[in-house]
Amino acid sequence: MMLLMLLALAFSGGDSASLEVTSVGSLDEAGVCKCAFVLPDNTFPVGRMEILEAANYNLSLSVQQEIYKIQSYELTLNGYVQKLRNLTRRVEVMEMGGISYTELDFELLKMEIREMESLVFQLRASFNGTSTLVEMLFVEIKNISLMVNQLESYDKNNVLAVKREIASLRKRLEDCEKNQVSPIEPSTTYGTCKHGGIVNISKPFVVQLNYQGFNYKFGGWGKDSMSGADQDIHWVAPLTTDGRMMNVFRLYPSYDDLLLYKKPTDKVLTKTLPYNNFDYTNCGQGGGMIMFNNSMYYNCYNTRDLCKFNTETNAVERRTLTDATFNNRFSYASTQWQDIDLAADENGFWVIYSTEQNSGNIVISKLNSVSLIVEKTWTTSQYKLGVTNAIMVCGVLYATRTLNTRREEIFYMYDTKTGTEGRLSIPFDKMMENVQSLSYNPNDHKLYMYNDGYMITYNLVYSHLPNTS
Ligand SMILES: *[C@@H]1O[C@H](CO)[C@@H](O)[C@H](O)[C@H]1NC(C)=O
Ligand SMILES: *[C@@H]1O[C@H](CO)[C@@H](O)[C@H](O)[C@H]1NC(C)=O
Ligand SMILES: *[C@@H]1O[C@H](CO)[C@@H](O)[C@H](O)[C@H]1NC(C)=O
Ligand SMILES: *[C@@H]1O[C@H](CO)[C@@H](O)[C@H](O)[C@H]1NC(C)=O
Ligand SMILES: *[C@@H]1O[C@H](CO)[C@@H](O)[C@H](O)[C@H]1NC(C)=O
Ligand SMILES: *[C@@H]1O[C@H](CO)[C@@H](O)[C@H](O)[C@H]1NC(C)=O
Ligand SMILES: [Ca+2]
Repeated sequence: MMLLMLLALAFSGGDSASLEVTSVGSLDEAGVCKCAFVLPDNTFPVGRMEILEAANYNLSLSVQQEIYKIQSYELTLNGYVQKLRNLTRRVEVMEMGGISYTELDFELLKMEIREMESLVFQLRASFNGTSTLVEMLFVEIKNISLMVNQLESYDKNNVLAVKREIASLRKRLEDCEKNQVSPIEPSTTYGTCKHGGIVNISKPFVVQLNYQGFNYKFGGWGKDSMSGADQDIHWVAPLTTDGRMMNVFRLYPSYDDLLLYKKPTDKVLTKTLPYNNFDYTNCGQGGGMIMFNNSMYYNCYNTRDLCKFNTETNAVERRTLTDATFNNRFSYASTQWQDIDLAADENGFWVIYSTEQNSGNIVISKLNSVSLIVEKTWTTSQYKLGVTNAIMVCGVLYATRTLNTRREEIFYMYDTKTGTEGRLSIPFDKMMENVQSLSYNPNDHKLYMYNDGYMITYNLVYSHLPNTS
């Protein structure tokens, strides 16, 4: 094409000029007339034509070469794109949490990303920044590398710790999984009580280690447990390492942020006074806290009061829970300072505690969640210190006890609707030895356990009501 244009140009140059043919005549010795014609260069530039032809040949050769190059680039590029997709998917899965979060292998991932990075660098250099595809690839690689680095640096210690710990936990989980069939859960609408109570509990699901690390073995966590409440926000409340005081708790705007320890909001309950003094009046005590209707409810530090911290206004309200024992008088079997345990279910807001009058046995009160006034109280015959923790589900108290370091059991229930109590046996696995807190959320029918610093969930399996089965 280029050649033709050049030729056309060459000829058009001769068109306008007179087509002069220079002829030179001469006689040789024999008297023969010899004529020589010299064609003017601009009429048919043979010499230049030859050069052009050669150049064309050279050009098409190099074009051919370039085409081969591009084809091979395309091949490698497609390979990279596939690899990148793979990597992106894996990083995404890691970001989303889920089981893959326990399969963190940052080193491998980072190695692969480094390799990809250097390959794309080479590619980019050879294309000299003119291919948008390569540029995209380059940006994506940078992005993924950044993401992994962030992921790792969010809490390096925690991540590494989780890695180490998870390995042994997973082993346990695998043991548990052996010979187990997944149960068929009755389809119960969330928030309703159209079932006949708890019959089974799923295997534990380890969500993560609390953000303070594993020295913080005491605390609680979950979502807003009011029926119909916003379920995006997750709260985590590690207590001080002695298991007594909640001086701060943390909110994450979503499950993903929780998993990545991202976008936390810390709610500080300690007031700083002049001269390095602190006021702990509004702090909490023990792991019995629960979030309900955007407020955190807890046993106020060093008192029998109930505190309500509004997470929107940071205002604290309090009211004395009459006759409740506190300061480790009757906590739970495997955790201290939890004399007062708050709970929520489909029917509302509850407090589980004990009194001297009831000889340390569990007392249940239904509370008005706005005023914190006790509406009704039930006394049970179950000694509170004989119980690991307790929850309310559809107005029924369920209490657990320890079977061994790996198994826990719901062994006791008290139905506030009928005022009757009963024994039952619903064993379930736990990851670590001590249950520091256990709560129920009516919005997802899950249990939220704080298990020696690990945050665990369980699904509940309900029985069908006799008339619906
Ligand atoms: C074509 O390539 C040959 C060998 O590479 C070179 O010697 C020659 O000068 C080139 N011709 C043109 C017109 O570029
Ligand atoms: C993507 O990953 C899967 C497994 O994670 C693997 O089987 C597959 O070969 C990978 N594909 C590429 C292009 O690396
Ligand atoms: C890349 O482009 C720059 C200018 O944009 C130029 O100076 C350089 O020589 C080019 N490199 C290659 C290998 O083509
Ligand atoms: C990097 O990845 C994030 C998350 O996938 C995405 O939102 C963002 O747009 C990406 N940035 C670039 C420059 O590709
Ligand atoms: C209870 O759940 C566990 C864990 O999913 C399962 O292995 C077991 O078979 C279930 N038990 C009953 C009685 O359904
Ligand atoms: C939830 O909070 C709102 C606003 O503070 C209040 O009006 C409402 O009564 C509360 N509901 C419950 C059940 O506590
Ligand atoms: Ca509880």
